[in-house]
Amino acid sequence: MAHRGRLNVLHNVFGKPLGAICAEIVDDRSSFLVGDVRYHLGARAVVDVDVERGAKQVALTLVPNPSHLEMVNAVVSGVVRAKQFKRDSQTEGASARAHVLPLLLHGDASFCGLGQNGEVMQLQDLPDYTTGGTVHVVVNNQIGFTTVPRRARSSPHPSDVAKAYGAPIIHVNGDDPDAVVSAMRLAADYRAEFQSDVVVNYVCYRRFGHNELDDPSITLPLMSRRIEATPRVAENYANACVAEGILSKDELDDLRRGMEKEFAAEGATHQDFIRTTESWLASTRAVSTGVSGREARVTAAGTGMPIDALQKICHSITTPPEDTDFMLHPHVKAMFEARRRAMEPDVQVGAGQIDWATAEALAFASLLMHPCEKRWENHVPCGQDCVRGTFNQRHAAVYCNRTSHEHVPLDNMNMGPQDKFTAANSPLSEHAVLGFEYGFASEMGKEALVLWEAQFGDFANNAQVIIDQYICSGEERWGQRSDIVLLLPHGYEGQGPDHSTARPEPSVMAQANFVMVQPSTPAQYFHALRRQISSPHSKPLVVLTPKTLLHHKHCASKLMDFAPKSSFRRVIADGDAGDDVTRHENIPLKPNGEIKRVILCTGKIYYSLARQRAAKKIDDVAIIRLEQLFPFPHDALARRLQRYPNAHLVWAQEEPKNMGYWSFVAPRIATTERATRVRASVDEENRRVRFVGRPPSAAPATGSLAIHNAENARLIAQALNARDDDDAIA
Ligand SMILES: Cc1ncc(C[n+]2csc(CCOP(=O)(O)OP(=O)(O)O)c2C)c(N)n1
Repeated sequence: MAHRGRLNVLHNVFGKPLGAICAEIVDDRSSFLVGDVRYHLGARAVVDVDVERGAKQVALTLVPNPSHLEMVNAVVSGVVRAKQFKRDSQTEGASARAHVLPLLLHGDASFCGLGQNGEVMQLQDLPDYTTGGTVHVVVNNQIGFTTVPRRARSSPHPSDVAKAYGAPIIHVNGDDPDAVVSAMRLAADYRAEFQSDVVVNYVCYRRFGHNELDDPSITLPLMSRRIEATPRVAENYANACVAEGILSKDELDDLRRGMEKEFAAEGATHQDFIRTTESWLASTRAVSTGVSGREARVTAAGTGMPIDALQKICHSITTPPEDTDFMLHPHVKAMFEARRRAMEPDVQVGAGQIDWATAEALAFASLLMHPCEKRWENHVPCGQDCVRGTFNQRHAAVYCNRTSHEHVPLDNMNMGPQDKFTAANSPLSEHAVLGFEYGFASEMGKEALVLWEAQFGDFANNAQVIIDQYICSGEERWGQRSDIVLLLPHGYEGQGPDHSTARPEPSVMAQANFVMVQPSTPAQYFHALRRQISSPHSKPLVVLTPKTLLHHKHCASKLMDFAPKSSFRRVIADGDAGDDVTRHENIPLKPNGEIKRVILCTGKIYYSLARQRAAKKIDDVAIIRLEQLFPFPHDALARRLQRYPNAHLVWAQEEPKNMGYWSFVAPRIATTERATRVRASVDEENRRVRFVGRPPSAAPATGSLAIHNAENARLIAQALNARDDDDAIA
């Protein structure tokens, strides 16, 4: 809900004591440091409601929200869908639509002004996103801060935007409380009957300023005077009750005095309320174990699997349904056959052929096959076109080439009990869909692995508010934890300014409350996904995923990389376990003490560097890949740097110097290097990490493939060869 009226709702609907609200307003007694202002807080309550056929208990959740108006709407939809899902996982929540109702309270200026409402209303009837309809109440006080309706919208009513989605709109006079109750009943009945959105346009006015400091008469002198002369709604209603003999004048006065007394008494008790972390926790989940420190270390417990189990899984998920004449598309058939071949032991003697999509499917399958007591769903929703995969890689559903019949291999493994797997193409929205998935994930907790995939990484910035206000800071603000996984395709491949970067810089710069990885091999991706579920901590995971590497023959792993005791490696250097590419490129390097240069990098650039190093037979340059960016793996990097005491350090990236990771990693590499310097004789200047990459630029990448290729060739050569003149290529 919006800010206005929130304290009223917290007290009168949720029963939050006035003393507690006063304590938050006085704000001098808090036992912990972070949080949020009082009118953003969520709440939970179970209230008794009188209904015609007797009393009923209703569980209420007020979802916390940031100042960004309307941003919570999608999150609420996700939370509600998860609550419905939990009530009945067999029907994926369908049977529970009538039992869990989303109710959104909007301001008039926000409802018509912010496009999020259109995005969220678009979800109402989509099979993978529906919650059976939302009741929207537009608290239409006919002003937005100082802006009047004529300047705020192009339609007569703020609720008119809902017309595009076929929602009925009930207009009601806020001066008539009985009419408002009738309108709300009608809305609830409509939603229950038709399971779709309905809007109440509650027409009223704002007596005071926008906030404590605002004087509305500065911009609206006439309207302010008319409002001042208008009796209050409560006054009118009380007088009508007396006139109709429902209350006597004395009873009314008693009621008033009683309320004033209660306010005074509650106000005086505010000192008894001390804010604690627990009282702040508005998440609907129980407090999970885990840490909330910034440098929380995510350890790599073994996430490998028995080889024979993986082989069986792969066989199962690449085999069409047996008892039908399901005919795979020739392209998919060839792909599935290649996946099966890649799992055969004799193939594995050489380089390894398990590609990214196979590794991902194995990770999903392995999680589905070991249903923990309460994990109901493994959900791969969203990401526009994520079912097939933007890059024609995933094929989470296959379609019979004769009948178009859909088959979801991971949901039909026929290997014993398994969890539910859902892969869902989302509508073309980033904001609403990511908000929905965040809400869904935070409600489901460890009981589901919820992934959202951006079509290209940079489109995620359409959902930047959800990333900043919820995924990064939701835990610190409201104790709202989430294990959501963001898959952000990233990499410079000559596709222009908008298909190159997932813009990791805002995320890494935030040094936020999530884990961020850029796995360079399929097996690393497999372990990162499995670690996310097995980790005792609840932290979002951001994975920068590849594009061309999805089909790159060297970006492949061996069966043994998935075996028991294998795990996610935060850092990989030449010759380390998990160093698949050196196996492919097969170049003998000089002993560590004779290595003259260490190139540090992350992601796809590694493949270009390794290929060129082999082609040029350079044997005194070592490469270290940072597979995890945040939390920064100081310890693992230190161990690798110690191996090369005589080398100078280079950070190589494809991104321009003002983008990518440079300004994030440079001080951290320097800290690590200083802490691990083994000999005083090491030349400090020589160990200062130097930058190789594209020069600073306003746009992330060039639109010309020819320029891109030339830039790439130069930066790879410079990373491998440059000496003291290293810097951005000019
Ligand atoms: C996305 C966003 N933009 C701007 C603001 C600043 N802001 C806070 S309240 C408000 C006016 C909102 O008007 P309305 O939606 O009619 O609700 P009201 O305050 O009248 O209840 C504005 C502009 C904000 N909080 N969020």
